[in-house]
Amino acid sequence: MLMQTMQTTPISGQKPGTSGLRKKTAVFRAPHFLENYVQSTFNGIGGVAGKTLVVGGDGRFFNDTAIQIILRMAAANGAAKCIVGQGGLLSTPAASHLIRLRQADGGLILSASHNPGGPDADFGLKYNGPNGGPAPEAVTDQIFECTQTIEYYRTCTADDLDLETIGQQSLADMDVEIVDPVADYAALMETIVDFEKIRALFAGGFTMCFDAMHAVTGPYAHAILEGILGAPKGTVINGTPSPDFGKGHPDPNPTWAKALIDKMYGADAPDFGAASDGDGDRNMIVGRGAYVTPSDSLALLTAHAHLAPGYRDGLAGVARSMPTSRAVDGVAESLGFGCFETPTGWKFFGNLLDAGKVTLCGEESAGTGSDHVREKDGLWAVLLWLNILAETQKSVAELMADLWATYGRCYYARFDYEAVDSAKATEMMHDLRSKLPMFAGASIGALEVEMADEFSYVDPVDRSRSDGQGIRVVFEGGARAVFRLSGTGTQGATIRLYLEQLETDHDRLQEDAQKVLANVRDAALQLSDLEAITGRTAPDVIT
Ligand code: VG1
Ligand code: CO
Repeated sequence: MLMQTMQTTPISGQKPGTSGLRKKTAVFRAPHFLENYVQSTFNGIGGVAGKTLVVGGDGRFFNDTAIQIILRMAAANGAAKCIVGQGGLLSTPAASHLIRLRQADGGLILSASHNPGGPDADFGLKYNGPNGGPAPEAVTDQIFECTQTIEYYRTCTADDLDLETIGQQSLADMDVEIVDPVADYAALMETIVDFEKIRALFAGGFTMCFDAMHAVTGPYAHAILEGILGAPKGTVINGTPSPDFGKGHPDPNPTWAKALIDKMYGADAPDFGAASDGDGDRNMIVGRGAYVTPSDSLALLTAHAHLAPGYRDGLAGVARSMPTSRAVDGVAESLGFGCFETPTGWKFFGNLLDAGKVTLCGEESAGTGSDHVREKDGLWAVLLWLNILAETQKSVAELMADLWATYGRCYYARFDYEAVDSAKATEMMHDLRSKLPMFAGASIGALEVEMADEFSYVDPVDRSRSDGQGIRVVFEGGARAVFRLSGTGTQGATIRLYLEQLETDHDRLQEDAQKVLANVRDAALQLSDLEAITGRTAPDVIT
């Protein structure tokens, strides 16, 4: 075997976004692109000599090839050990758990998450630190700096490793351990939720459909739901990971998981439906005829988490990303614990979780999680819901109606305008920013502005500051509009417009969300001039 030092030059566009680096697969496969980024990651974290890394991905096209490249580079950079999921598979939460369980120094997760996969679609790579969470901004900034000055990368000539056989192998002086991607994760879940109760629920005839969307949660859901918990075979659909996710878009929301929504609103709907995304960290929850917004799901889980063994002693606090609806705030207030508001992206929850300030976290984009790992966790959310359904013996619709009756209902929607010309999207945000001082007190259509600002965050633990995290306009009467540019897209810019309206009138808790949100939508479009500036008259996706 030959150790090689390969000359290279910086490649532009290697700045990590909301969740690692995401690009078109073809870009990742271009000469030196992956190698440059991997070496820059190693350099940016102070080298990997003597370190142990967890490596795995969501099984999308190029996952296996990229893992072999990473393993050769890790060996050439002197890593002591790599722990790899069998077949190159690890869901994001399972990877986070493995890093913590094995006290590894970090991990590389290969995924573009909810973005489609395949040679013409997307690929991604992110680095997680020793706490199992996505690298904080200080680290990703360091990595980015290294991508701009890189001169060489290290690799070696070695045959591909056998990723299919569980057990120990070696690559030069580096140990490689191939592990079952599901076993440790399943064992962790058993310490958090009451498996006996859920087993009894299924044994009593409770029916469920879990859509793995041809992505990484298939093996996890088969093993845990149909295996350990005894749900009937067929409960899990689209449960075999495929490199292009069955040509689908593995994003669990009413648009991309429409087949599941149709089933749940159809004549023989099961009691409970759920779906997860490409890398297994997102979840969609839907009851019979009752879609639950992710923001509402966070509020519901916060209100009932104590019913699960893992949270029996109550929660230390909760956190939500800024665009996530304020539904959870009321629950936290009434239960007497703190509610933190962070910028978008799971990396901002890490310090709060590490410091024991919060137990549950969530994002409007279908991410929910807790202090059991340092990533959002799709299947965990589904299991916690099942635990709550088993304990309360209520339906999803009943649980939601009770929650709204107590706290009011935050009607919510997110409009995504995709592949917008980047210059126009930036112009719109820029204009909005410059108009902010004029908004306070202004009447826009039927609404009056209470407060408008651009969100900045100072981390309560390490005092690090993150500016420019979205523009928010709060209206009198519980309405809010938030504008952000996405940090995970791979083509042009995606504008996200988040709309919210709190309703406390008991006679108006079962209205159509889009109707209730019409006023705040119109006001947001008027304030931002979005349609005139971007030329878009309708969002591409509403979730
Ligand atoms: C999106 C979501 C954000 C989420 C991120 C990663 O980011 O809005 O809430 O944390 O994706 O999720 P953005 O910058 O495009 O809005 V995942 O499941 O794609 O890793
Ligand atoms: Co994801």
